[in-house]
Amino acid sequence: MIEYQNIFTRTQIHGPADMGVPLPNGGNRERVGKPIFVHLFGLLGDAQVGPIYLGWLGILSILCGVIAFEIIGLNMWASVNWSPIQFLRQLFWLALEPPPAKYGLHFPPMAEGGWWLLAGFFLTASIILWWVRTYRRAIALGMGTHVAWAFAAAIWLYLVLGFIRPLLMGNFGEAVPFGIFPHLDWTAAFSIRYGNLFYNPFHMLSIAFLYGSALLFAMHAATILAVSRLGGEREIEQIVDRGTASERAALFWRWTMGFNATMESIHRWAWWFAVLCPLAGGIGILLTGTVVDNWYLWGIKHGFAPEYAYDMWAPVLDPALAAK
Ligand code: 07D
Ligand code: 07D
Repeated sequence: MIEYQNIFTRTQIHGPADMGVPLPNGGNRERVGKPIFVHLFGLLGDAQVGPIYLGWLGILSILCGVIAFEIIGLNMWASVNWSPIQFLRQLFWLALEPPPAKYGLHFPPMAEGGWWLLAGFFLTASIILWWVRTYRRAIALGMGTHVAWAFAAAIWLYLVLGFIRPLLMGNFGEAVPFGIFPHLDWTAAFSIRYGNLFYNPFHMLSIAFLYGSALLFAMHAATILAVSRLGGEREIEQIVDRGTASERAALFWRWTMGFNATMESIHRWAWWFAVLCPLAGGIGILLTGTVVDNWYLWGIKHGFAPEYAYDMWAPVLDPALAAK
């Protein structure tokens, strides 16, 4: 018999459109758009699209996001003399760079980082407006604000990288450029400039939470999919019942590991792992160049990085020849 495994399969049940719960009037607007059903979306999630809540925060956020995107795009395009072909060809390598170090925290000429500051301002406004939207929509639905606070953790790292740390260093030139590969170059250069980020304990913590998030996500998703043939995704009503999908899911882990999360606690594990990744990361970046100048030397000082006997003037041996 072919088992119902449910990795790719998804049952789509069609009913009339769900218009959602009525909202109290104070500060709330009508949701807009006639709902449509898309089979393809139904394979990934819910097939119903809309109605959407179109508030001022959302509209302003998208507007600011579009302005930032345009400033970045047009500056990149200008950097290839407005050639459409070169723009497309070099897109991933193009950048809008922050001001050079000589301007410190002063407003630079537009072509020397002024546009970068302006784009950063609009991108930040866009992200913060969207944050308020997630907060306010959660309150309107009578939910907790967990999504907003998790998002805030990511915003923390973003602000540390592009604003708070440059402020502390007295220099916007410390911030990240806009651009696909240029922001990777920045990341590599940052690590080298400050003596190898691997020796930064908060980078280590951030990585542990990043990997941990992936592991927990895989464990949780696999467990729930494995019991979905018993209705396991309908978690809550099953928690206290025996013989249910929930109980089997828990028993699987108690049998294999001796310990199991609960239907509620697994989500707290996931939330904290995800949140602590950028939270710890942000602390690590904030300390870099402000408190610690060279993480490798810091590691030696604290006895966990190896100290190599190093003679700068010794001739370099070709390891390929040495092996012979
Ligand atoms: C899958 C959710 C969807 C989100 C996506 C990202 C943009 C950028 C570009 C206007 C998981 C949308 C992208 C809106 C448009 C312009 C110029 C989230 C999912 C699909 N990075 N980074 C990427 C950002 C930093 C690093 C990819 C943003 C730090 C490395 C994408 C920020 C450092 C690698 C991207 C940011 C760093 C990437 C895929 C902000 C240290 C990769 C992201 C606002 C943390 C990977 C070519 C992804 C890649 C990658 C976006 C910051 C390092 C372009 C928006 C400065 C080493 N980063 N990044 O899937 O392929 O996220 O790069 O802080 O290898 Mg990055
Ligand atoms: C960037 C939060 C901001 C994002 C926001 C989203 C939009 C998009 C889109 C509508 C990701 C805004 C969204 C605008 C709208 C649509 C579609 C979160 C972000 C607000 N590292 N490293 C990390 C590893 C090395 C370096 C973290 C691994 C080298 C620097 C993570 C390795 C050097 C920084 C991590 C490795 C180096 C980091 C990021 C291995 C390079 C950071 C966590 C195996 C040579 C960042 C403390 C995160 C950090 C960071 C992983 C290696 C440099 C855990 C696995 C040694 C400079 N690294 N790294 O959540 O916090 O990012 O460090 O080699 O700044 Mg690293």
